[in-house]
Amino acid sequence: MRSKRMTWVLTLTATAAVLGVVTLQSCSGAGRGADVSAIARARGLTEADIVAAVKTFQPTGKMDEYLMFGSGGHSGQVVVIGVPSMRLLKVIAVFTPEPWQGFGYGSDEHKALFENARMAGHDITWGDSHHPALSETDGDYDGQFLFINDKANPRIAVIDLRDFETKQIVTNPNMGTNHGGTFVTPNTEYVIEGAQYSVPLWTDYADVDRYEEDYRGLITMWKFDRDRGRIDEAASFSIVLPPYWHDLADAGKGPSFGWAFLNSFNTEMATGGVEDGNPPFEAGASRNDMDYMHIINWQKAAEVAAAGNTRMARGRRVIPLQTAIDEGLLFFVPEPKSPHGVDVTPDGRFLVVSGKLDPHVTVYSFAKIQQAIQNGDFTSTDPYGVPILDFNSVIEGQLEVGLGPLHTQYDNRGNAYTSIFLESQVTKWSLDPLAVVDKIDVHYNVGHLAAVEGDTKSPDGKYLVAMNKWSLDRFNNVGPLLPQNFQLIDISGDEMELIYDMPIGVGEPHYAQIIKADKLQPFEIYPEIGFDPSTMSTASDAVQAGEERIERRGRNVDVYMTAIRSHFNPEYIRVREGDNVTIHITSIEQVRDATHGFGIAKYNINLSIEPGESQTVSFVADAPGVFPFYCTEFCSALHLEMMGYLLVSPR
Ligand code: RUQ
Ligand code: CUA
Repeated sequence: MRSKRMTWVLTLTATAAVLGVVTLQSCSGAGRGADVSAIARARGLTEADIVAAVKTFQPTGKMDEYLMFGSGGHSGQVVVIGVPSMRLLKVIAVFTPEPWQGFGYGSDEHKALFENARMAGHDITWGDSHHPALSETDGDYDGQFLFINDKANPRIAVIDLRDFETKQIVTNPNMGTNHGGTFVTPNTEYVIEGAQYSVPLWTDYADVDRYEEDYRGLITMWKFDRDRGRIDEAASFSIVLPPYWHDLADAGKGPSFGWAFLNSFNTEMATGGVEDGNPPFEAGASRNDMDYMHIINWQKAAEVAAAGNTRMARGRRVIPLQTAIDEGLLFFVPEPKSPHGVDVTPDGRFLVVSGKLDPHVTVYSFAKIQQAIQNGDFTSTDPYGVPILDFNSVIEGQLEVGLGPLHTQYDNRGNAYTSIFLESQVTKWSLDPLAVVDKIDVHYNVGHLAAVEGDTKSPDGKYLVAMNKWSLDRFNNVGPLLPQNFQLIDISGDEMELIYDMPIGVGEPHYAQIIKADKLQPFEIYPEIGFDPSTMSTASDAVQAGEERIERRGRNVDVYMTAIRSHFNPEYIRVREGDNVTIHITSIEQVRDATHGFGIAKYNINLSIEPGESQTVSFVADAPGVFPFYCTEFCSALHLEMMGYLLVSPR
């Protein structure tokens, strides 16, 4: 812990003065200010601890200035955290069913979503969410949508920030897994998804002895339709890449608008197989000193795709590798060994790459890259014919930042912050001149960093969160599976200050983005009674008060139900064994936070019905018997009475 200029006494006096004002206003008695030092002494707090507490504590009812959207790792979800208090506000269900939100527990709307998310003939009920991307307008977060990838099963999800709910999951049958997603272009024209481990493209099966011939990498540009709030699958396209493994990507902005950058590793095309006496993947894939950063002209690629210069692969449009080369859509530049992040600077002029096995960050100049492309200044081609630019002629410089650099974020004062995995540090460095400014220890093994608005064209420069993989001794022992540790760092001054540790016990987050909270305008309640969040419009089967009824047609039973404190109407659903039951349920509540649940015993059904919301649940009443249903949210004093019976008479 760094020493502060302020003395212990001064700090306490200042704190006491602040508290003194509060004490006077709240008339809760004199002398509380004096207690602060006693409390601090008793708890063993240092002056830095007190400053950190004052910087992060939010009194009740006070809102955070920023919201952080973090991936939930292999929980498949997204975590929403207030900054600087680091309070967990919500876990948004994305790829994994989640009963509190009624996500995937019976509603027809979610059944349709999960149906579209199936892969290889399987229901997929988990995801490995890595990199959230907030929608952007002119290179700045606009607070409208959030995208996130599922690395394990190459899929992309769309979350609408009007209600913080997942609206769409699209699958990518031409990838084995993904990793270079999600990254948006500056106006969210496209959502970028880069594959990770290559798999056969034009044939469904090829053994590894056909690796170089049949396996291929891929980058997909998902077209986003902002009006519909959906990815337009038909208007999306992919570009075929050599069978390297691909890593993170970023979209150019400002002068580099129209271009995308994608890291690669295993350009050795090692095929592993320790069991046959071959070097393992980890050795084979790190033999060379350099891999290739892929420089992709997505704007031109969109024209090539629009002109029909594509082939179909598993029902999707792809630009073949040779077409990409011939049309000048794809170039390579060497990048240091086993790169992880590629991060475009706020002004869009430079790209920062960190090679995990190289202690430097490498800063590439976009202008120099363009110049070299225009001059046809290529040193050679890769085995597939992709032109390679000369490393030394396109870099701006390199800076030694520490062992195992991974990811870089930016502030508003020309500084960059790079996570240093092996040394468990964050290095702050200036872009011009290239120089290390400060280092801080983090605990431990930091992966990504997220600075406030830190990957936009206008970072805010106030806070940085280090997303640490290991927490070791930072929290109470909760058994051999430990939480991760998000550490909040104040970056507003000359020196970085660590001010908060937040345990994350819900999965292994990777990346996060942090947006100014006032850019978000979520609904307080749904805008009308009978609103269907899956279409963001009035439900065709919405039920208004007074319209409650049960309709039978043969074996089909439709229940039109309303919910309001503290009853469902109707309260009895009488059906016969084997009937197809559809419950159309609308919350006719108009009071904020008056959420009702709808759980049916032993049928694995639970919905969350927020004020105004309409949902539909259909099931076969295949088990005869008497099944209570009840409201699963404690909505009122008579919440326990908010129930009814599903009576299934034997046939
Ligand atoms: S990646 S740190 Cu997706 Cu960097 Cu995990
Ligand atoms: Cu409605 Cu409890």
